[in-house]
Amino acid sequence: MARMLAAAMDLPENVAELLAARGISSVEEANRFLHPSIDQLHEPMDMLGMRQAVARLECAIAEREPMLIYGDYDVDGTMATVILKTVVELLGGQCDFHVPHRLREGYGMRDEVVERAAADGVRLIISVDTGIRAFAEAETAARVGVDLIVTDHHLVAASEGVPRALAVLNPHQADCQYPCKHLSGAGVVFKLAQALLERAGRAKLIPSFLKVVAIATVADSVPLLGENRVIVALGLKGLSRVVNPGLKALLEVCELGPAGMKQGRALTVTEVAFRIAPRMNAAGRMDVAHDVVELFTVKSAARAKELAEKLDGLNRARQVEEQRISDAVLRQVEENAELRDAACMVVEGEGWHRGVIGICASRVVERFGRPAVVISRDGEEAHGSGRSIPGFHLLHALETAPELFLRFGGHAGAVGFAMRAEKVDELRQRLNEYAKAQLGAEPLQPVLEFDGELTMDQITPRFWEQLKALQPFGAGNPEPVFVARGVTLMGQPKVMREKHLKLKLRRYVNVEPGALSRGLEALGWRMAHRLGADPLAGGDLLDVLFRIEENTHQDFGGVLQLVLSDYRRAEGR
Ligand SMILES: [Mn+2]
Repeated sequence: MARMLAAAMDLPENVAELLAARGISSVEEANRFLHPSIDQLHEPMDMLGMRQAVARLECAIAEREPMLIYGDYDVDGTMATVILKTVVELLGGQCDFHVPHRLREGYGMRDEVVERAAADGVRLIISVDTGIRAFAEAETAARVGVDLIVTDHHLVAASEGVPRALAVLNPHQADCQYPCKHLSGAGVVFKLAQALLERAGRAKLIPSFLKVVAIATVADSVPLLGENRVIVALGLKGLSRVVNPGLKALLEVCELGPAGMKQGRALTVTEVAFRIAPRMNAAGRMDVAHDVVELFTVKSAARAKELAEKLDGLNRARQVEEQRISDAVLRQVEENAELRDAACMVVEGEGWHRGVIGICASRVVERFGRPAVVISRDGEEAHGSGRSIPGFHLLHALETAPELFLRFGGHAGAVGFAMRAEKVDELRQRLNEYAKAQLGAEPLQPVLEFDGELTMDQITPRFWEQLKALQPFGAGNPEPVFVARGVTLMGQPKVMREKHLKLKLRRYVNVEPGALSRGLEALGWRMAHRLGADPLAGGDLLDVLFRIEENTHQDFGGVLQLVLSDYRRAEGR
């Protein structure tokens, strides 16, 4: 298959192999994959419930009925809210929105919000990114005379069915024929927006919504395949020319605005996931998700700037907190031999911010290759967040001690829970015993996977161009990881900011006519500590595991560099 694609499409074989590994089995499919375009969007009317939803909304817009959008506080939920509010207003309707308070209300719809809306004269509520399990709230809506349209993308429990509503839009419904099952919440709302705009003769406006759908799609980590790939590919391009004052201001504080960027460069998934989304999520964590919706719908550039700076400040506070806790967590592990040898590492502290302990647990997993749980004590209660390694089902581990928790949930790779603080020691002991039995006493060797092997000299600008056509990378379409063996280290390794490693690896490549490049830089984020155990020197031979990246720095951007996932001394040399 790969060979056929390589020949038919004039691609290097290792790029064609990547396509085949993503399930692409014909030239036509490969062309669609490599050239996402707006005409690849599916027909919105194919979604179950769309006709009824559109008809009811058109009526509400024409009558200028007051309606309420019931959203969620994360990026997906706020962007879904923004899309629907914008479209309704564009078409001449009016609507208000409600985004729940994360700590006070929690996730999901609530009766009192429905009742209050009814009392205020609302006759139509549209839930976005939420509502698929709002059975009681749907009954409440019916009782108080409010029509409910549910739009959601969370899984439908087959045994429970869906709430009784005027229409339910969710491609996961068993009898929904819609081809793309893994849209984000904002993606589902975008289909509704697409239908409304097409029918109103305003189809020209549809592409302008792709930017916010793309942000939500990336932030919600849904697979970037099928329609999501089209949305994200086109949306990222659109982010290089933004007119919305809120989005403009937000890009500016992320240093992704026109001032800090090479002209017209499309944003990357990484930039959205690690620079834009955290600022928007910081709002949800600090309970000002309302501000995100306002930011994206405000007309005044001055107010937009103010809101974007507020989000940026909240995010900075979050980062400082994350660094502080992360340092404390790693210090605890390093100073405590018992903890260091534990099969599952349980670390705790007083009053650590609950919004960041999950990320700190990931740091422990990354460093020590073992499942980790980080717990924040707060008086008599304790909240924890855990992350695991492949082959260890962390939720199953918690399920062996359900009596220790007030609440818990999650999946194989990540869990969250609340418990009484006095039970933390028992949890540590039980998790450790369970993990020891499951994983064995031997220290774990993490398994690293890669997509293909390259020699350093194959890493050329032309290869990169061909590889880049597989972007945007993300969930469902992971960034390819390659291995190169027996690579020569040039000169001493450099340490950056005491944490990171920078290696120069030998490569002879003509980067442009007449310009021979003798070395390629490889960055090892948070790998500097490894030099302590095994100092490297120029001339050493290494096996390296890496992904390829283009340096996007404004001044010396465009240069290829490697980002290391791992390295070791070359075997048998
Ligand atoms: Mn969502």
